[in-house]
Amino acid sequence: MGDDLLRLYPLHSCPRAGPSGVYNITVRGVKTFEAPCNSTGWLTIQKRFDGSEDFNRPWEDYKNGFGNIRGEFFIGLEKLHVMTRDRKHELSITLGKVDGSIGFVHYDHFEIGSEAESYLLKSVGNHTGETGDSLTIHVKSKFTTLDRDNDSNKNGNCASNDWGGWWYNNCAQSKLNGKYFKEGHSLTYNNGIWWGTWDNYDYNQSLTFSEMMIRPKTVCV
Ligand SMILES: [Ca+2]
Repeated sequence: MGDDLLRLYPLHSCPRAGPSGVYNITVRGVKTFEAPCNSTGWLTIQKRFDGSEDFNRPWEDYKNGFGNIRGEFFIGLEKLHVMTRDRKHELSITLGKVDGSIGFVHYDHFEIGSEAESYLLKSVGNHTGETGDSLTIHVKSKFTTLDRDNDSNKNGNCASNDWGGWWYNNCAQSKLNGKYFKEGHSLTYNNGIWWGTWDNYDYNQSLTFSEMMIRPKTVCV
């Protein structure tokens, strides 16, 4: 596709053949937004690596997105909803520990419900990856933030105590929006960044890197 066509037709997803960089993405139902794309069509929706951004935030922030898309950020639930509603998407997650080890997780059908459905985690599809599956258990859970309790924990709100917004049930096997600990372990509460199956369910550990990426399963021409 030539430059003229790129200008005529807005980009609905990251280009499959790069180059990597920040692109303007236009999807029906939300304002055109910037997003980081890698060279093979993956769009980053969440990134943690230095603790510079506060992820302990209210509903409106998780709905609209927050942070610096060139740094740490969350893209926003409304964008995730419209992107995954209009086209079938896969999800890829890269995780890192303080000892430098890196893990990869892949799901073949990631879909988020509407705000009326409290941005329910509708589907993740089939899992592959050596870090284990810590997200399927959250399927059918609504999104919970510190100011909106949609979890199944009857004694409180799972997103309180710096746990960050997530698709909590009672409460979590994974939560990649938890508080950032450079040392790789949480100090007082079990409030860090988790992927339980990769941490041997030791919830005092805290991951020091997380990147969630999505890509349409079919190529639009
Ligand atoms: Ca609750």
